[in-house]
Amino acid sequence: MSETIGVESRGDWVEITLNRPEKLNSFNEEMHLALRAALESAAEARAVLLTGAGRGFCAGQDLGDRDPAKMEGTPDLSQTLTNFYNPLVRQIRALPCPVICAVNGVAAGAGANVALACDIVLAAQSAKFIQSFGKIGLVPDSGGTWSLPHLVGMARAKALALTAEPLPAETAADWGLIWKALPDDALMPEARALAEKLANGPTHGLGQIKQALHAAITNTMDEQLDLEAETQKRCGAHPDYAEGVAAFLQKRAPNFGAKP
Ligand code: LHQ
Repeated sequence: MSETIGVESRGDWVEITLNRPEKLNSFNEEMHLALRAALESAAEARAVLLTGAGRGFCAGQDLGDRDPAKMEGTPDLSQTLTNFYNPLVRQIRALPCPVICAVNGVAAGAGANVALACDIVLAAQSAKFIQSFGKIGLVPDSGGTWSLPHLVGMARAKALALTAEPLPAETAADWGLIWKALPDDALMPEARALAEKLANGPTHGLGQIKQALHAAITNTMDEQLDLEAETQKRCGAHPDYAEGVAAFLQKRAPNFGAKP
């Protein structure tokens, strides 16, 4: 296993750490492949927590690895997106359990947008989100051109992307870009407690919530009503529903042990 990714199994859930702190955890191909393998091996986990080692979360692409001066011929960056970033974002969104991102420090370029692809984003108050792409002649990738307008609206999306100004975590939370900004020393304890809580929940249903909300972004209300009926049919047939109702009626804590 590559040292660029740390994987800690914490019972039912998994903590994954981007681990190239000397380069602010920017992505090279080795780290991409190691993260892909870590997420694949988390397919049965009941929650995933993604964070970064050291003072940053992730500074996006390691620009030393995609330096046009050192590349043969005309750079084709679509290859990097098709082979690495797009599969990563799709993998995070498709995971059948909640993915929490604990943004421990600066999140720049693709690093910011990989964080935004996670289901719940917590950030340390000292963290900043930077759409660095505009500074180097690129467009926000890893879903950024989609996530930004959907999360914060077009006016803020355009200003963030065009100016590449750092957005402090607290403003990101105020704007609805992320869920919460926390005091730095509270970030990991709260993120781990959240992962533990979600891992003890009805994982099948939580995965269905995630997928239904994804679908809502492009569906009409009518389509979404149909999707809710189909989804609720699946959820109702799952043992977690029977356990949730039994626990409620018997006034006890539920024990959601079933596989997602
Ligand atoms: C880095 C990086 C980095 C290499 C910090 N690369 N070393 C997709 C398709 C294909 C190609 C292109 O990209 C993409 C997607 C993208 O992500 S494009 C956007 C790429 N990212 C950036 O443009 C951000 C570049 N980094 C920065 O602007 C700053 O480092 C930030 C604002 C993130 C942090 O600033 P500081 O806190 O002042 O830290 P620093 O700049 O001193 O960085 C610390 C070290 O990390 C330093 O190394 P050194 O050996 O000098 O100590 C940096 O060179 C290295 N580093 N980001 N992306």
